[in-house]
Amino acid sequence: MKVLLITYDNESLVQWFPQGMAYIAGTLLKHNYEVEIYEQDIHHYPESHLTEKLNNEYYDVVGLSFIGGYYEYKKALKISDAINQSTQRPLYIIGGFGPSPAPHYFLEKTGADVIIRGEGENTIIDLLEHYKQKKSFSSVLGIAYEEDGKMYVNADRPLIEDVDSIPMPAYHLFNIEHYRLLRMPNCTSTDFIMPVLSGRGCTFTCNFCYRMDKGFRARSNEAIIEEIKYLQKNYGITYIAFSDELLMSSIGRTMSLCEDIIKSGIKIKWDCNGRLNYAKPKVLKLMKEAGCVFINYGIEAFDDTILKNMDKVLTTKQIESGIQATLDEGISPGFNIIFGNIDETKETLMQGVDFLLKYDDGAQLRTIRPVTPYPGSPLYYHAIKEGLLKDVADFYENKHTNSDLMTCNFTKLSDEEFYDALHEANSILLQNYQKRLVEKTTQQLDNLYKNKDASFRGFRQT
Ligand code: B12
Ligand code: SF4
Repeated sequence: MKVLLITYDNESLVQWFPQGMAYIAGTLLKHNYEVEIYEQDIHHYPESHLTEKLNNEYYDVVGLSFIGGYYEYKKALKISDAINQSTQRPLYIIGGFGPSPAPHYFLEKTGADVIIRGEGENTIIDLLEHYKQKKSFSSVLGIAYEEDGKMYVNADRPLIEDVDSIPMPAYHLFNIEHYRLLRMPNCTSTDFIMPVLSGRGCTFTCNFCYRMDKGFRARSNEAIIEEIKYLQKNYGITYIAFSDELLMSSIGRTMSLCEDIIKSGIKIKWDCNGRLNYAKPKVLKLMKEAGCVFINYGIEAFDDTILKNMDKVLTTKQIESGIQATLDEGISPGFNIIFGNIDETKETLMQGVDFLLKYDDGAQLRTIRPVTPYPGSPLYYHAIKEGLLKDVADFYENKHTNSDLMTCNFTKLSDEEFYDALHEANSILLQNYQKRLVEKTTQQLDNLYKNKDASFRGFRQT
């Protein structure tokens, strides 16, 4: 059976490696399916190119993955049109954070035959076995599908308990020379970067976040280190971007992974997402020793009431001491702040700005975006209850038009006051970033001419 997996064009110079699709491809190959990747992301093909390809070459199955952003939604509809118009239309399957929480809506909107809801490896194999044998999909767990004009949403599939048993992403099917050009904070021009997952899931329930699968399942240290070695050996990777939410799922786990990376003797730079309640000096020291150069923290707001409203399970005290400890250890912290959660005011926004300015080390351009109540998240259901949103269609078609514009107003401000506050906050942050850039280049200039710095390689934009 021949399967075509589409990696959609995000109109970026360098695309994020499509990890979900690579995992699905790895599992399909293990079960002897023939897999091809349609790299729209790298080649920027127009959708008509896909229709032509499907008209000219036969595939049994075509798969698309997308998350719930405003751009991804529109792109998924265009790609679906291209597939549906093809003369030899294969079985069309979609998956990911976008379609999973709203199966009825997405079956109808995209015309897909099946939605894989949640973790996809076991589901796709079960589904394709049923398809091969021309059996009904009614007993396939973890899917929604359409049959004889009716839609069905089957029960959830239990999660894969032993995440180490999941086959490695099928890296060899992808153009890693392109993906490794991804740039992350504190990398050099010669670093080659790839994302790796250290585990799956998250145990927290922040109100703006939609989680497809419950709980957290860590990969073993051995499996993670083996994958890093594989990427170093085969693709010259020098920097790993741990892309899951909870590498720092506990002090014990973080320290044990770092100890094993150090013991293994591998020399690799890496970054990860972090939890500030675990950002303690002894943990950070070991992280640095193991190669960590950047930790991306979800701060979200610098006000205890707002943090409580969003169920962040974090206090401003923890945030401040965690960031200070990270800086003290010489690791760059990433500060993610969003604006507009329940009951926010201009004052709470400005507290976030002051905090950013106080601790910014110039590693990244930081701006503040409005919170988005993605379908499936607790904030989405709050918006429905409060009459701020009607349904999924209202979210995608009317309200969520851009990630930098407000989807719903959960604050005590009028819409105009909301945008005025964001305008003021972001202009302060942008000016601060520009100021730091000027300072940095002026320092280079001084060093070049005053100290005759022979290592200088020219003024560069990046
Ligand atoms: C890495 C990451 C990114 C990367 C790459 C995104 C990408 N396009 O892949 C970057 C930094 C670019 C990014 C950006 C954004 N992200 Co992001 N990101 C993540 C993160 C941390 C990990 C994603 C990941 O790789 N997961 C691991 C893989 C293995 O899982 P997966 O892709 O879901 O695939 C599995 C299943 O879903 C299923 N599956 C999926 N698709 C398909 C298709 C088929 C055919 C089959 C069979 C199965 C299948 O099988 C796979 C294996 O089990 C998640 C949170 C998280 N911890 O998962 C957020 C997350 C996906 N991002 C999110 C958002 C909102 C965004 C942005 C829209 C934010 C913004 N406002 O700009 C942007 C969009 C940019 C873009 N164009 O993609 C949300 C999505 C919410 C939603 N309802 O969709 C998430 C869930 C975070 C959150 N909880 O709020 N993101
Ligand atoms: S925002 Fe991060 S910590 Fe909060 S629930 Fe989502 S993944 Fe977990």
